[in-house]
This record gives sequence, C-alpha cells and structure tokens, in this order.
Amino acid sequence: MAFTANLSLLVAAFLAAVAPVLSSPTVNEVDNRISVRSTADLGLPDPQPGKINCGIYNTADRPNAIQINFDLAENVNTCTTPPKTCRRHACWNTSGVFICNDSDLNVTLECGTVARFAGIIIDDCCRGKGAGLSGQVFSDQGWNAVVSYANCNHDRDADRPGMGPADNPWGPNGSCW
Ligand SMILES: *[C@@H]1O[C@H](CO)[C@@H](O)[C@H](O)[C@H]1NC(C)=O
Ligand SMILES: *[C@@H]1O[C@H](CO)[C@@H](O)[C@H](O)[C@H]1NC(C)=O
Ligand SMILES: CC(=O)N[C@H]1CO[C@H](CO)[C@@H](O)[C@@H]1O
Repeated sequence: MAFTANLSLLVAAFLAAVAPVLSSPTVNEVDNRISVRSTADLGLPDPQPGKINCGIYNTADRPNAIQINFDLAENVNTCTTPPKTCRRHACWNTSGVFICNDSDLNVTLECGTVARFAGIIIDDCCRGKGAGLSGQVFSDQGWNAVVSYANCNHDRDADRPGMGPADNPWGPNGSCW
C-alpha cells in the first residue's frame, strides 16, 4: 500500500515536471469539420508532388517532425489553408508542418494528404546529416508543403516558414545539418 502511494506520488511529480513542457503547444491544428476518406470525397484529383527544395528554411528537429507528421497522418479531418497564406497544420517543440497556398481559393485537403507531402520532405531532404531538417515540396495544384522550424506559441497563420534569424534560437540556417 505504502509502495503504491509512493509510486503515484512519483508519477504525479513526474507529470508535474514534464507536462508543462510537453503539453503547452498543440500538436495538430486541424479544422474539426467534415471528415473525409479520400480526396475523391472532396471532388479533387489526387495531388501529385513536383519540385522539391531541401534545406532552404530554418530547421525543424527531424525526430519531432517525424512524430508530428505521424499524428497528422492519423488524423481523419480536413486541413484547410486560406488563399495566399501559409498555415501551420501541426506543431510541436520547434518543428512545424505548413501548407502554403498560392491560389485564390481555400485549399482543403485531407490532413493525411498534408502528411503525405510532408513525408516526402522527411524522406528526401537532409538525409545522412544531423537532426536539422527543412524542405518544401510543390504540388500540381497551386500549393506547397513545408517542414521547418516553427514557433508553436505563434498563431498558426502568423508563423511563417521564414529564412531569417528572427525568432529562431536554433540559428537562421537555410542548410541541412
Ligand atoms: C526540441 O527541439 C530542439 C531543437 O530542435 C531539440 O534539440 C530537442 O531535442 C527537442 N526536444 C524534444 C523533447 O524533442
Ligand atoms: C474560404 O473559407 C472561409 C471560411 O470558410 C470563407 O469565409 C471564405 O469565403 C472562403 N474563401 C473563398 C475564396 O472561397
Ligand atoms: C548556412 C548555415 O548557417 N548553416 C549552419 C546551420 O547550423 C548548423 C548547426 O549549428 C551549422 O553547422 C551550419 O553551418
């Protein structure tokens, strides 16, 4: 009994120490609206990846990026990006997944499609280096996906995958490392 009580105290102390760090930023920032099974349900052809640019942004942390992208892939909701904006759809610690939308329309994708494109960056960019990862992959539908440094405390529409040193404690970068 005494042992059990001490154990729960230990667990409570552990959670108190760790929870504020781990739970403050949100992992997935999706629109909890309609749930779709495939892009066909949205009336869109399946988007195809095109040109990819690696190491051009402030870097995300590769293990963190893999984790948030896994969670995004599991999400059955849609991820909408308004016209002429970049919107962050997943964020944790110092890593984010964005969709940048060049078109005059809202881009509504399955969150799994966002994760599929971010996964191309994770798979193809900055391999064989350290934890620093960033990249951008264009679709054939007027938007591109970005994995880069992110500040989860910023509003999801105010946080841009910028290339400058401002607000980035991990270095301006623009390279794989
Ligand atoms: C948070 O990100 C930093 C910088 O990318 C990294 O060094 C650190 O390991 C990350 N923290 C966790 C808990 O993953
Ligand atoms: C984009 O979606 C928002 C929110 O649903 C809506 O208010 C806006 O009119 C839409 N814009 C376009 C160009 O469809
Ligand atoms: C271009 C550039 O500044 N690259 C740097 C990114 O950060 C890593 C780690 O601090 C450096 O090793 C690179 O030189």
